[in-house]
Amino acid sequence: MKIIHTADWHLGQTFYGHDRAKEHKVFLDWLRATIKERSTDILLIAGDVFDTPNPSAEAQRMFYHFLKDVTAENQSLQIIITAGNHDSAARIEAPAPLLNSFNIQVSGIVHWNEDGIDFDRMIIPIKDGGCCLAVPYLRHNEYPEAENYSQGVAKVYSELYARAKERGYSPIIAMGHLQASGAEVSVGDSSEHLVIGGMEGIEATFASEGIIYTALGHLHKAQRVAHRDNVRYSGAPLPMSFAERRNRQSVTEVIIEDGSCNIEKVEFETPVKLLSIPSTPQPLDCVLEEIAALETGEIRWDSPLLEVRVLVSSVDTMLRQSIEEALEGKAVRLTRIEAVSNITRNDDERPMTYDDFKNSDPKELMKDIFKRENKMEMPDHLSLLLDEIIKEVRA
Ligand SMILES: [Mn+2]
Repeated sequence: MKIIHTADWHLGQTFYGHDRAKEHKVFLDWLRATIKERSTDILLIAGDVFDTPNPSAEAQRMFYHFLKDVTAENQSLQIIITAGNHDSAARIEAPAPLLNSFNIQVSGIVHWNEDGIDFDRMIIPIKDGGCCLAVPYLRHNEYPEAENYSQGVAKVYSELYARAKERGYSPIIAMGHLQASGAEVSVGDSSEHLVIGGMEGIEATFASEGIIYTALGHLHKAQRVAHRDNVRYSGAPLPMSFAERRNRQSVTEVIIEDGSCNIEKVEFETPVKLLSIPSTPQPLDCVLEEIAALETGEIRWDSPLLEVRVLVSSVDTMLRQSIEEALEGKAVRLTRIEAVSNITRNDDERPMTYDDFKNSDPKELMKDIFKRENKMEMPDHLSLLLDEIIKEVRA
C-alpha cells in the first residue's frame, strides 16, 4: 500500500500582501505528477488545507479542481482529509456527500451522539482491510472528560485505536492535526500556534504502538516525533513565514508492506525563495551594501520575497525610503523592514517558561508585549479596553 502524506497547504495565504496562488498551483501540479508517477493508493491531507476558515473562491476552486483532476487521473486513488485549526470544520466537511462518490473522505467536524463523541465516523476503511483513524483538529471540550487537553486528545486516539482493533482492521494508520510535545516549532511563526502560544503539546504516546503510521499536520517543518520514525509531520509545502525559510519542503511517501513501513521524503522545490538580509540585523550602511549586491532584473511572480533587517539606535524616519530607493531595479519583492533596536536588552528578558506563563497576570503580560512591540507604554484607552475584555472573559 502506497501512501502520500502531506499537510498545511494553507491555500489562499497571502504573504505580506503578496498573492501565493501561483506557488500553490505549482505545488499541486507537482503533487499530481508525483502521485501518478508513484502509483499512490492513498493521499492523506492532515489539515490546514486553507489558510482561513473563510477561504476565497479562488482558493476553493484550486482545491476542488485538484481533487477532481487527481482522482480522474488515478482511478483507484483514495483521499482522506482532516480539518486543521485554520480550516472551518463545517465548511471543509460540507461537500463530503459529493466527495464520497470520488472516494474522498473528509473528517472535519467532531460529531456527537447520545453516548458522546461519535467515534465511528472517524474510522475510515482503506484498502487491504485496513483503516485510517482520521481525527480533525480537536478544540476544547471536543474530547471525553479528562484532566487536561493533552490527556483528552490522547483518549480520543486510544478509543479509536481500541475500536479499530476490535473490529479486526489491519493495518491501522492514524492522521491528526495537533502539536506533539517534543517536536520543533519555528520561532516566531504564529500560524503554527495553538490556543495559547503553542504550549499545549500532546504527549507523543497518544499514537499507540499498534498504529503502523501516524500522519500529522500543524507543525510546518517535516520531522518525526519523539524519535519515532512512524509518527511524523510531513511539513508544509511552502514556507509560511520567514522563520521557516530554511526548512526543506517535501511530502512523505509511506509504503506499507507485510506489516512494516518504509518512509521516504519526496522533496519539493518551492518556486519562490524567502530571502532575509542581512543574516543578522546590521546598521543601515551595511544593509544598503547588501542590497546593492542583489541581482537586478524584472520583478516577476516568482521573484524572491524579501525581508530586510536593520539595526537602529534611534528613530530614522527616512529608513524605509532609503531602503526602497536602494531596491529599485532589483529582482526581489519587499515584504517588510524589521527595525531592530540595538539598545541593550534587560537581563530579565529571558524566554518565558510554561510555569511563568501559568503564574502570570494576563494584563501585565499584554502590557509587556505591547511595550516590546511598540517601544512605548500601553495608552490608557487600550488599557481600559483590556480591563473590559478580561472582565468579560472571566465572567
Ligand atoms: Mn495548524
